[in-house]
Amino acid sequence: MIKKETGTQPGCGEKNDRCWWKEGVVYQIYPRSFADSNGDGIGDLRGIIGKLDYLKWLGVDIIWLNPVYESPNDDGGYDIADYRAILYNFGSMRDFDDLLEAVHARGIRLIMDLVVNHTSDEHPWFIESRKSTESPLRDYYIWRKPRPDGSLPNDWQSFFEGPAWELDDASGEYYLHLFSKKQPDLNWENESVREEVYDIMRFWLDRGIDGFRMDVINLISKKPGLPFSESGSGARIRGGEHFINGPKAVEYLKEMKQQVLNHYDVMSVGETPDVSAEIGLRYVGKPGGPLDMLFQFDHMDIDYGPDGYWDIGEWTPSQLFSIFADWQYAMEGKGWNSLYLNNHDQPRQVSRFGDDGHFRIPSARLLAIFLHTLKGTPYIYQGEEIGMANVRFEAVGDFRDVAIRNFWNRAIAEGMDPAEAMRRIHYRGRDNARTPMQWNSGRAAGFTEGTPWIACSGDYPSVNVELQCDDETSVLACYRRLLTLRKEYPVFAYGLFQEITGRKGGPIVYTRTLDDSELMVVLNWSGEEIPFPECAKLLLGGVQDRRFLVSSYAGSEPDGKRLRPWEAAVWHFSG
Ligand code: TEU
Ligand code: CA
Repeated sequence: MIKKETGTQPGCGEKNDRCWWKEGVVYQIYPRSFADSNGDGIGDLRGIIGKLDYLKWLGVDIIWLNPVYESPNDDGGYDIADYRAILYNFGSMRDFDDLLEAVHARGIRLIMDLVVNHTSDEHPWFIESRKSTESPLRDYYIWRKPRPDGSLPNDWQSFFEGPAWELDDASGEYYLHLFSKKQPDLNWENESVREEVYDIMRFWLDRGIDGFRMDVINLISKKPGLPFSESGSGARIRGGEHFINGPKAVEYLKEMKQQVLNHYDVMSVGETPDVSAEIGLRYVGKPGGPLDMLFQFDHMDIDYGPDGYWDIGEWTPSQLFSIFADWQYAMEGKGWNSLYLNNHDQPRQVSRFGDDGHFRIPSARLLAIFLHTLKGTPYIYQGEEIGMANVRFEAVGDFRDVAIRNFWNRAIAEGMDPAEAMRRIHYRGRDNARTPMQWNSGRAAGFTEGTPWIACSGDYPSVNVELQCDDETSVLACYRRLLTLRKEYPVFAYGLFQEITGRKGGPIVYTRTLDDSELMVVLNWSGEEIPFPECAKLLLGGVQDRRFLVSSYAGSEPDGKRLRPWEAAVWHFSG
């Protein structure tokens, strides 16, 4: 079992105390694409078990598993048909128990995805609910009659294109689905729905898991009356002002905490699109905020164009840094940050925020150094640690994601040039993150003996774990170093963040301070050589006891005169 550290008791976050989920680093596994143990081309639980020694070697403390539940897989498992069963492609409940035991045996914790804003339309609740307007489970979902003129109940939009309403022919009523039409939204107003959710949570917590990542958890409360959108509301999606951070979202989560989470030593992280730091504190501000941390989206929306998600906009490193810095200050002493630059929904970070061409290695290392030297819990998405980059499938049929397919169909129907639509998919598409994990240079990147469910990215012969694990200059070595340092120096987890420069272009410099222990981080977030920043020289000159910790150019300390392209460096000062 897991060794209990001091301060590790339920609710340790309540008083802003130290605790395991603040000190740990999370590794996110997208099971379908991680490791296939039986050659059917689909990653599975036994495959994960086979890679745990790698994760231990890397220094990971917590694993987050994307959904592994029974699902028709319309949306990569985010459409759940049975919350208490493992999808046969991934294995069995026996395999799950073995995985959990093997994880714990290595002193690692495991959290699971809790997807309860919606179910699959193949979940028995929905099958029952749609039988008739009189069904005892009718009210588990959000059903509405058409308006008198026969039109949709309101103008809300789905995140995956088109209206958020689907007509059910049998009853002539519409059901709400904020995601695909195979993902009907649950009605959280109904107390029985909430009880069912809490039971599901207890089922997994009693099996021994260590917490949940809660999918779009700030969407669970819809404004009563389901009003039409307000023009110019600024919400990321039409109608969003009525269902994102809705009136009872925090209240429901407080109930969940009281009834379930408080009774276990576990962590919770809410996925919350469209939260400002101010709203975020309602969820994680202590005392009282019901969740431990959030995935906020400010930095993920940084390169949206005027037409939103599928439009490509401009961004700069100083804007990105400002967003992170603002969140650092907003959470200080009040709540806890989670830190991420990519995940299973986002393009690969080295392609989006770094340089996946000539400077792939230093830029991937710079991004790692940046994220792991901020205050909060860092999340590594599988493959990030070796600098995996975006893919460029040419045929639309090679993509698997429902969001990509729906976008393509709409764009082509609306007359967009197919080359432009494809450019946007290459930039933004979620399948960038979902190609097989690159283990070695063998066929299918060592992911499977069979045919992978989605093709491998073409760069795997040169970008893979096997090539990097004994190479001190690799991206992987940098991650391993950062995770080691984090365990050695508490200032990584708990030090106060203070920016020195970085909001106006040029170098980025910040410090982290905990008692007499201090980190100084210097970043050149560009492909150009620049002078070494004067403010950093001053700080370096003023200390006696300093140690150079890590850099984006393996093992070599900056020369104090210039910063090379994508050069990032961290020093520790003490005394
Ligand atoms: O994502 C929610 C969400 O906000 C995404 O749809 C996001 O808008 C998009 O991917 C681009 O950022 C969560 C899951 O992470 C995602 O995989 C699911 O498809 C979605 O919820 C529905 O469950
Ligand atoms: Ca398999």
